[in-house]
Amino acid sequence: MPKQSELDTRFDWKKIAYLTLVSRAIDALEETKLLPEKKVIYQFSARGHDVAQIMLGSLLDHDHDAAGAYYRSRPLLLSLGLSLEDAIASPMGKSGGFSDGRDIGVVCNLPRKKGAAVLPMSGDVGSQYTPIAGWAQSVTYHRDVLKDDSYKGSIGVVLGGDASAATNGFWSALTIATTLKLPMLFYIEDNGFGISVTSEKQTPGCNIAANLASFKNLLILDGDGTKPAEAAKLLGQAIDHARAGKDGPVLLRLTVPRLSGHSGQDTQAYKSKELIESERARDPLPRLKQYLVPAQFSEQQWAELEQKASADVARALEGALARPDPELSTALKHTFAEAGEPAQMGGLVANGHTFPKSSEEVQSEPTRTNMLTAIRRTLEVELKTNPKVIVFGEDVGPKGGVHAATLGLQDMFGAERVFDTSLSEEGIIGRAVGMAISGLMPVAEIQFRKYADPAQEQLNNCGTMRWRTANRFAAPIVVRMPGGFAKCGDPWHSVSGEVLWAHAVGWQVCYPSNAEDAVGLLRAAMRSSNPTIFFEHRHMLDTPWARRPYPGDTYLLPMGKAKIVRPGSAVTVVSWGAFVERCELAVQQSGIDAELIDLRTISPWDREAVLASVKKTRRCLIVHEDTITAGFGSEIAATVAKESFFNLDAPIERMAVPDIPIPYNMPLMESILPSVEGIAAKIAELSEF
Ligand SMILES: Cc1ncc(C[n+]2csc(CCOP(=O)(O)OP(=O)(O)O)c2C)c(N)n1
Repeated sequence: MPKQSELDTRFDWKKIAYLTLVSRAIDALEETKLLPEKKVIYQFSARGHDVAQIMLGSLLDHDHDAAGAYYRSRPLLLSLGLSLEDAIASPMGKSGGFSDGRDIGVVCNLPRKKGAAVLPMSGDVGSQYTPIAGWAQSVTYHRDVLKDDSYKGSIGVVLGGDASAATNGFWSALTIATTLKLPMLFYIEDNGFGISVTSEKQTPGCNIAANLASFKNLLILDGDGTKPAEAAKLLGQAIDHARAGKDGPVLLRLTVPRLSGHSGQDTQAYKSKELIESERARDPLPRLKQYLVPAQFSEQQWAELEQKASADVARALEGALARPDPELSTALKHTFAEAGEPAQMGGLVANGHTFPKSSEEVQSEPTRTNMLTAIRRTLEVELKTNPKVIVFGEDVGPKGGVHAATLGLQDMFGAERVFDTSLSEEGIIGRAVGMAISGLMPVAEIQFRKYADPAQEQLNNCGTMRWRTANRFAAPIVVRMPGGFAKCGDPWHSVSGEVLWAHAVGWQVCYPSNAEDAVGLLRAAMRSSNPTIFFEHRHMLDTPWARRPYPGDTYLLPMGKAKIVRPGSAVTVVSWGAFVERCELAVQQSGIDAELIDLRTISPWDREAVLASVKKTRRCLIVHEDTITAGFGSEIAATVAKESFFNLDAPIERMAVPDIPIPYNMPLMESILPSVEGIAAKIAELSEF
């Protein structure tokens, strides 16, 4: 039992005790009342994790601190100022709060421009790590490159359970943070279980801190999260080291008991009685009381705190119960940015950034430039005019990218703004997400389209972020990815598969066919409030057909506006990317007066242009490189079939790659790609139908 003079004075113990009692009261309310009454469906108790989490939260007091967290992190949010009513109403799916009834209430967020923010959590275990690495890198960028002193000492903190330390995200973030020596804290709450799986399966010997002992640039701290004095010392040490910002991140592992089932439905039948008893014996709340009474409070004062906590929770419950359900008519809002409604956090616009003038007017140079140079020049102009732009990916630094799209940019703008990353696509995209939330414009390169596969979790969560958080957060990033066939094909470098992001929620998808459009669309993407996939077709990067006069440093195209490449009256041909060239040649070869539409973007796509054309031609052919089944052509065909049924004089036709990967052997590859001759024949067939 410590004396008052022995208590760690860095902490506001009264607040910590009160918030722990509040957290316990909410957990009890949910477990004993709201869950049985089915007012809450997803319930995750934080009992056992709570005391140390609240202590951690009370140290996050810098202007630009941010935390990444998970479903058991509500105590941390309470310590950062989450209102009790929001904390109770959100798991009930009520309106308002952190998602307006859209997300399970334990998956929280806390937007804040000043003071510690909590980045939007996700259901996917492990996905919280790399966005916080991005946040921490952004802290150093604001501090060292933008010379903003308010970022000095700020840190990124990420919370995860012991099982989460086995995920890709954990390892990716650890590599980023240690190689770059980022001001970051990995806070591992080790309760020995991932649902029912013991930590023996997550890391050999069950202790991730011990296993990381030889990791460079990483301070490792390990201790008992149920002992207030020990936890206080370790937390203080960890935060100080991270804030110093020179020696790299800290990993603090605290052991804690999980005093309830994994979730409200979990009976813990996989735990022995003895184990459950021993976990109860480690409950940090009685230990906190023992630490503080009588050193800080009398029994009477502790009892008053308990009464206050339960009265406050009861009052908040009344407020939560009185909250209406979300307005049904709002369900479709905020998939994308709505005019005049910036997210509270994330992206340039939300940070008050204004852009230089742009124009849809082409100011052509006399000579033609290839698509690759057009992309490089656009990156250069945006880097020059916007200090918040950063460009990164594998090999984009001194090498200038494996396709040379970033050649020379690191020399011009420095290694803080144009840089190589570790080989982790999850890390590239997750980091971009954290940076975008912090107010930067990250332009991430994925070396080849196929290699976006490991980043899919981050990409999906980035796209849904604005909707999930009811416009509280957004992460507008640009992801450049080359793909499609080139001199030869193969199943790895030649994947197209763009439909994936037309299907995913919240993404704009650009697929330019030529240098001029590439400039206009890339600039649009880099000034947009929505995340954008920007396809760079490998064949088009240097093919003569795609070379166009450079359209100028202010050229910007709207998303979702197709181009009528060639007007006509006999057949509508719709395409994008590399197949616009083949279609144009095919129309010429056929001698038929076909109208060729280059969609330029497939999300959003220009339905009006296609429907207006089909109304005129009464025939429609869609040509693309992605595989045919559920390719984006299916979406166009379904739309035309419904909206233009009475205008059609022929069946809608699709030409695409059969449902196989692109082959390596060239004749084999050409045999499965729609050919100019094949397209011409199909146009003729349709025109005669
Ligand atoms: C990527 C992913 N895989 C599986 C799950 C299902 N799942 C939810 S929680 C969990 C265990 C996580 O345990 P741990 O990280 O130790 O945290 P704890 O719940 O013990 O606090 C699992 C497997 C998930 N949400 N996400």
